[in-house]
Amino acid sequence: MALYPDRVQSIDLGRSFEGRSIKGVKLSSGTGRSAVFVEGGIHAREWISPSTATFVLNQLLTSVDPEVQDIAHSFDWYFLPVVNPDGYAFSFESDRMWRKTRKPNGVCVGTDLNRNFAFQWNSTGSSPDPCRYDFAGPSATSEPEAANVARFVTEHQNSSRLETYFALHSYGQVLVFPYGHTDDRVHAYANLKSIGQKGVDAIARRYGTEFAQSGSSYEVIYPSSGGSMDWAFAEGGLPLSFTFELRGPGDSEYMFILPADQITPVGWETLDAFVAMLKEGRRLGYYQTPS
Ligand code: 0X9
Ligand code: ZN
Repeated sequence: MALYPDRVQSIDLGRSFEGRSIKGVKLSSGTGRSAVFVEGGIHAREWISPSTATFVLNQLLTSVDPEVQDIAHSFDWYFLPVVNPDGYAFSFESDRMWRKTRKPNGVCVGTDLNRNFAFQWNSTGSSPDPCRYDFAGPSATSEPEAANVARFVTEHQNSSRLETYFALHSYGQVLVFPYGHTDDRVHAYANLKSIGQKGVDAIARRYGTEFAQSGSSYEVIYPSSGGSMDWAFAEGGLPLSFTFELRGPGDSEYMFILPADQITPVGWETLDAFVAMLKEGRRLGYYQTPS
């Protein structure tokens, strides 16, 4: 912020249940740009997500690679590295495997924020049981964290031309797009698939990390509903919406506890994916970029 006062601005989406600020960073090099939204830390235990979001942000500010500079300057960027700060803190202090928020519901605590968004809420692959890891919440957008993200996206939709949503999760090494609740294909399936595949290919080129072929969340992961990616696409009006399940592989021995020496490599390969995906999105005519 202090180093890049002309390009970087701190944003505050509002508070979590326990009163923490949900903070972000806006990066902008001028007016008239399409915007990219990078969501991290919606699931507390997926620590590689916030670190990757901040790694990419740092690269956009400091890299001398012309392709990275190009995406840094031709888009507005909104980074929200820790959407679930209460859960994130809890995963450090009390339970490394915590996933949900920290608002109690009867005897059990927490809602799965990635089941709480108001699109196909609680329809499939989510639970009405507050004691389950995938509890959808007592109602759609019941959680202040989801409400803050939804409000922010809605408020910025017209003024900022939000067009691309990247949600960062782990693990499994897949890159998916809507929908999660059905195998019906979205209208622009072919474009999303092609953009996703460019991301997968770019990730493989850097260190050989193998992601599955890109496809819808329902096809590639499992049925789920009420996720931010699907909400951003269907209700938020962002035509390009993706979820990354970062390292490790589906049969990873480490699961959510990725060894620290992989933090930086995951940052690099994810940055490569963003470059390749935005390039393909541009080729397909999605973006307004300054000439
Ligand atoms: O189950 C989830 O929320 C995600 N997998 S995770 O292991 N990180 O929990 C997949 C969510 C896919 N997103 C949408 N369908 N919106
Ligand atoms: Zn997750």
